[in-house]
Amino acid sequence: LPRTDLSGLGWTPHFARQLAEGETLTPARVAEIHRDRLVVLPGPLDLLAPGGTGAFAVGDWLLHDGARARRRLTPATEIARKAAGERTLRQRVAANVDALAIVTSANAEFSLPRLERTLALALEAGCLPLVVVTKADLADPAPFVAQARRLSPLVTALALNALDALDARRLDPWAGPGRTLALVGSSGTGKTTLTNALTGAAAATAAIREDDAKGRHTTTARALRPALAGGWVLDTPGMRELGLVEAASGVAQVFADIADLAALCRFRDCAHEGEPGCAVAQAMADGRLDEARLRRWRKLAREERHATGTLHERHARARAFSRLARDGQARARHKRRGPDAG
Ligand SMILES: Nc1nc2c(ncn2[C@@H]2O[C@H](COP(=O)(O)OP(=O)(O)O)[C@@H](O)[C@H]2O)c(=O)[nH]1
Ligand SMILES: [Mg+2]
Repeated sequence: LPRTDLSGLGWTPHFARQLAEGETLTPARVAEIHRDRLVVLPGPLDLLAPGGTGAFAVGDWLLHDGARARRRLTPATEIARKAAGERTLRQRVAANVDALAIVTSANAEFSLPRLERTLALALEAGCLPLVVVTKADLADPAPFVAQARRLSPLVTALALNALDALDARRLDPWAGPGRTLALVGSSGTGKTTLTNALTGAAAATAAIREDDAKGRHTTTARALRPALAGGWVLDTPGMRELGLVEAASGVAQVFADIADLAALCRFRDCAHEGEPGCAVAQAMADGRLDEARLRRWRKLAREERHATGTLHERHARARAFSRLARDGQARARHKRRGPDAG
């Protein structure tokens, strides 16, 4: 299939079902987002987004009329994070990503709490989680791969030397025709090196600056790039800070072992803090559950609940405010027309 056919771009029945009967608008996928326009495929075609480009994420499918984006289709998967800004709180980072490669290195950069957090993000998004341990040429990656695999039966973990293009292309199965692979991870772990190997781009790692000194992204930021394997690769620069929001199900999936134990506690609302009949405490006593893992679960779950609570409060306030404004307008109309006006 040529890559620019809808199927080659990742179009599936999930999107086809969202079209109205006799739909006249054209489907396209967002490859790049700029302040004032979207670049979509097939094309590339520049589109205006009357509601602003902010509602779109790279990878979104939309319907357009040749000049303007008219409707965003509900994505199959959606990666979102807690935004640093006051206004948004939940930021859509990428849409319709099939596999999310969590890129980490076989050295001191490797961090279980960070892996668990990113894994929660991937599972919440609906993406297949891969853990890619780079720099396998510099140290034995086996202990790191083993730790990543132990995190969840849902994880596929592999080690490679990103500088060896052939080795890097072991990720090809996740970037084949119609598939989208995104890479996340700390700066310096090898995301750009991998992206270059997978796309055949000139290896210009050192020359590419993801962020300028002020932490803003340069124009080379987030974009769907064609992969040699026939699909799409998405490097996600500027994802160092990965706050979770509306990700309770992702957190629960990452810590499914603890949830399973908690279901066996005598008390339904057991806080696992010394209550009698606590299955979590029993598992720790037996050495089946690591206390550090319990602590990490508590911390991540608390943080997620807090952010989600804040988001929901904000939505509720906004709804209450618009209700007040509507009532106010209705009262004003009523007054102008007089109480007896039809
Ligand atoms: N030896 C070795 N160096 C690597 C590997 N992956 C990346 N690097 C080097 O690590 C540095 C950061 O890589 P880069 O791809 O820019 O990381 P990014 O910040 O995640 O995009 C570069 O100097 C790469 O050449 C690897 O697997 N082995
Ligand atoms: Mg990079």
